[in-house]
Amino acid sequence: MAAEKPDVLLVGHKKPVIVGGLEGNVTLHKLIDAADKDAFLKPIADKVRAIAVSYTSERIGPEFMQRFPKLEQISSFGVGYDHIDAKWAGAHGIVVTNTPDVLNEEVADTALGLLLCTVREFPQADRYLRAGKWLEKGYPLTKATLRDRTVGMVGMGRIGRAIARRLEAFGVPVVYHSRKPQDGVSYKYYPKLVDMARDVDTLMVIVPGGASTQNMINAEVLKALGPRGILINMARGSVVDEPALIQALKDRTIYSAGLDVFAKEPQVPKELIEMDHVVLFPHLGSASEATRAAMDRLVVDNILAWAAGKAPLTPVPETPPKR
Ligand code: NAP
Ligand code: 8YV
Repeated sequence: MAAEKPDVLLVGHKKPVIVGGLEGNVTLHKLIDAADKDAFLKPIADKVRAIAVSYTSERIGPEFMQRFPKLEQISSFGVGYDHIDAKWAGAHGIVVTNTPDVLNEEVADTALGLLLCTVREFPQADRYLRAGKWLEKGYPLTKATLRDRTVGMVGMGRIGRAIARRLEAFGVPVVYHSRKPQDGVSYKYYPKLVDMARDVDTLMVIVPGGASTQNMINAEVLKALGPRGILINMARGSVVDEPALIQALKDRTIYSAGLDVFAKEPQVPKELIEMDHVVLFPHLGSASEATRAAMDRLVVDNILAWAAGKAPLTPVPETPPKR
């Protein structure tokens, strides 16, 4: 007799790679289809043994996880997993997996794009041309250039290293801050973020979100970065004290900012939208079809490995697998 297919709950949009990869291999319950979520979950809660999460905007906390007494694994889309209480999951024997590495190069490309756009004002120049202003006179020379800058990386993990490699190829000096020196990294290390901010003129933020990084880019750090300072945030909106950043941009404590992420995205503060000396991306880091498909595929492969009784492919450090 064929083994029974395990019950898996899909939280989030029905992305074709995820649904196509899971259906047929597991019994898939799609929460998004439910008009009444509580009524939908009640009869299946005792059967669900794994959850697939298709977007990082879906919050998965203890209250949700404890509805499923047989829950063994949560396979989440995205390398960042600050939307999941992984500590609680680990303490309750639930393995959480994410989608690292398959997006490193794409996100690093976006980071360099955002840095160049911010330093050399490319989006502003594009708006200038479309408004017909070039017919009157050329776009003003930019005050900022990458040629005299040093980038302080806040975070030097998988994606941080891919960004640093690109900066090296651009001839830009790199230093970094993280909680401890990173293995195999020879760039100058700063144990204190504020000291690094004082020594550089450009910060590139690529750390995880969550409690340990909440508002780490605060008024003190922005003041240390100074009036030539450019902040690029590729990490999470929660890492930057957004009101402090808006104030620092308004009073020119720093020069400019390039932001891919926001505290309450997709809501972006009106003050930022109205500023011409910032560049704002709608969380584009990994947003190509190919990279998103690779991330979706890894969500599927983590579930299929679990369903086959194998070790998860990419468990997060808070939830070491037992089998
Ligand atoms: P990773 O390999 O885990 O690297 C994280 C780096 O941050 C490490 O160097 C780590 O070093 C450092 N770090 C962690 N906590 C810190 C803290 N409290 N203070 C200072 N440094 C800290 O992660 P990754 O794969 O590079 O991804 C990084 C993050 O980028 C993700 O978690 C996600 O939030 C964000 N991301 C954004 C996009 C986008 O579309 N914008 C796309 C992908 C990822 P230590 O642990 O030694 O401190
Ligand atoms: C996601 C990301 O695509 O992987 C991450 O942590 O931030 C992005 O790659 C984004 O969160 C959209 O959901």
